[in-house]
Amino acid sequence: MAETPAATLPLFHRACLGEHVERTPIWIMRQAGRYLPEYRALRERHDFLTSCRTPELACEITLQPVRRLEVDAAILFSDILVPLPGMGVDVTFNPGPHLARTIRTESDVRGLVVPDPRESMGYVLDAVKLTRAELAGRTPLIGFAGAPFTVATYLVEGGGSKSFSAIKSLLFSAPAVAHELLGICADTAGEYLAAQVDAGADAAMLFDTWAGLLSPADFDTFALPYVRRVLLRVQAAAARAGRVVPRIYYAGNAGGWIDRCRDVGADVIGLDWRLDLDRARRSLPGLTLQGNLDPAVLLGTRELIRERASAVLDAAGPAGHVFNLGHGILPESDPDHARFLVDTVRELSARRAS
Ligand code: 1CP
Repeated sequence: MAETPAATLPLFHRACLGEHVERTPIWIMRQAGRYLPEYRALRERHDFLTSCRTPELACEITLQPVRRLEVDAAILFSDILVPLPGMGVDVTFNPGPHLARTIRTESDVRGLVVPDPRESMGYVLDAVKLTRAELAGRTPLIGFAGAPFTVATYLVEGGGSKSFSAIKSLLFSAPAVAHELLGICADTAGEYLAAQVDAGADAAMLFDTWAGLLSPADFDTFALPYVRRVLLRVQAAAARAGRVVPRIYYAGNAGGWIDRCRDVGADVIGLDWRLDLDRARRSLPGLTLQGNLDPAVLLGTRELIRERASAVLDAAGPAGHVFNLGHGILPESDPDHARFLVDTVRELSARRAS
């Protein structure tokens, strides 16, 4: 995949590829969001979906945390459910997602389409181009999509859920329908992420927030093959473009099947705080790890943030680590604490590397 000489790649890319780097790169999941006063100010004038669908607004929101925190990667402001209307299911946000209908039967699944991202998500591709131009090579831009199992969970449940009984019921009572749905979600995510790479995304991330609901055997059946399908398309798009585009798989609550992440086709595995990085490392030799500070640590004192950030760096070891929270930053977080975390990780990791 590498045509760009490694030495000219950004720090973020070199860490994703497992190189020994001068300091550990850091970005923060949901770094553009409600904890930022400048985000809340913008959202007073524009609703969430309008912000996602207007390239100038999505670009501005993407850049807000880059300016304030000076993180080592930007992530496009959007949502994993943005492709749903193109698939045939309308969605609203308040602030969590609500779907216009649920997908639970064979005829529901037959009614879905794999959208052409250029037709139904052209605004996202325009936002990628615009944001990348604004970043001017200073900070790499991560494009993303929802992993097939996680998106299928929303389609079946109709929104967020506490029990996840509808998705589990579909998997176990109508597995053929579930596989058909997962295939449509995989093709949608694959086309969509590949189109983001074509539009210039410097890295591609797949969020599997709900895969932790699955037993190891069910992960092998209902998640892994579909994640592979998506990431193979991303790899092909990057190869066609002759660019190094790290593939990141965020594996929510992955303790039960962490070893399987070796086979998903990613360069980087994102993890939450339920698993220590040194233990994950033993299961995933050769892969870079991303994470995994508990987001609630940012609600503590600066002393605590420093202590816990240091522990994450120790557990990650000397190479193959991108610092992040284990899940999205909480809306009640103090932006100054987020900036303090970035500065602290920079200082502590540079000291360890020298
Ligand atoms: O009012 C608002 O501002 C809406 C809140 C919000 C925001 C800021 C939602 C609704 N989505 C987002 C942005 C978002 N979502 C990003 C932006 C980029 C960044 O990280 O800065 C990303 C990557 C996502 C991805 C996403 N959306 C995931 C995967 C990661 C994760 O957090 O687990 C999931 C599961 C969603 C669904 C979703 N969308 C919104 C909410 C509140 C949720 C999750 C909760 C639920 O299921 O109810």
